[in-house]
Amino acid sequence: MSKKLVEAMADLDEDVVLEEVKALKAQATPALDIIASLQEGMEIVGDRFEKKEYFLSELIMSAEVFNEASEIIGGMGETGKSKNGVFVIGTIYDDIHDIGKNIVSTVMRSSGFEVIDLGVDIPTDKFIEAIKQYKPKVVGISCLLTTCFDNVKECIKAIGDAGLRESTKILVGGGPVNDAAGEYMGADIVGKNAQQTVKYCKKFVGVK
Ligand code: B12
Repeated sequence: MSKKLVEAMADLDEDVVLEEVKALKAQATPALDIIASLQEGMEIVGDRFEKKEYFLSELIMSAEVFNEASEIIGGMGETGKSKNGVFVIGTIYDDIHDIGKNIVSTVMRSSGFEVIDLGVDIPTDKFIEAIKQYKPKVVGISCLLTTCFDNVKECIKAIGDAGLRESTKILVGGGPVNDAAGEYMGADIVGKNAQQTVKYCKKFVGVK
């Protein structure tokens, strides 16, 4: 973890963030380690927002800085062949956060999964349609807002009511989603980050 990068991200010091990301990349620091520092900085941004030290403009700025940093980081590994099957992912309806979802999509793709990214603010029927069409072994639902936990719960229940739960494992993730929230939503498991998501999905599909 780069303390300098965490602090610069938290302080929204764009120049330092970009410089440090370039420096870490030049030292061959793994992309996901750089992302982990940026993510920790984003947690602090969120805390400051909650304490009203930051406002919506700072949240927007944080997303811009994060995206610029991601562009410098570039690819997150070789794009493997899609040998591990289909992974459908989307951000639940009423939620437009997509930075974490996009990281999970990229890392899953580079780990040999065919990723169908439905986007953000996705209604239940779109998830169901996608499961019927692509027959994924694993579905990922991203949720960054506690006010949307019930939406995820409703969506997972509807997937079950449609008779699609037996063949599909459901992973949930996003900043505030802990194990208790995952259980409340009816998910199979909670993915804390992209690496964990890959590990769980490989286990679900039976590959090492
Ligand atoms: C950037 C940001 C925004 C940006 C989002 C831009 C974008 N394109 O995504 C903007 C400005 C749009 C925004 C808006 C809002 N936000 Co906001 N936002 C954030 C912030 C600071 C960072 C989120 C982020 O990108 N983190 C970095 C990524 C890499 O981390 P991540 O998303 O957690 O993803 C990782 C893991 O969780 C996991 N993961 C993620 N998704 C998935 C999915 C699956 C399937 C799996 C397995 C794993 C997984 O893997 C990822 C990689 O490691 C968070 C603070 C926080 N602590 O998260 C608040 C935060 C989520 N936002 C918050 C709020 C309140 C809002 C607004 C309601 C503000 C407002 N008043 O309008 C709106 C809501 C808009 C909406 N309807 O969705 C609150 C939510 C509080 C709560 N209790 O629900 C937070 C927690 C801030 C806070 N502490 O108050 N936000």
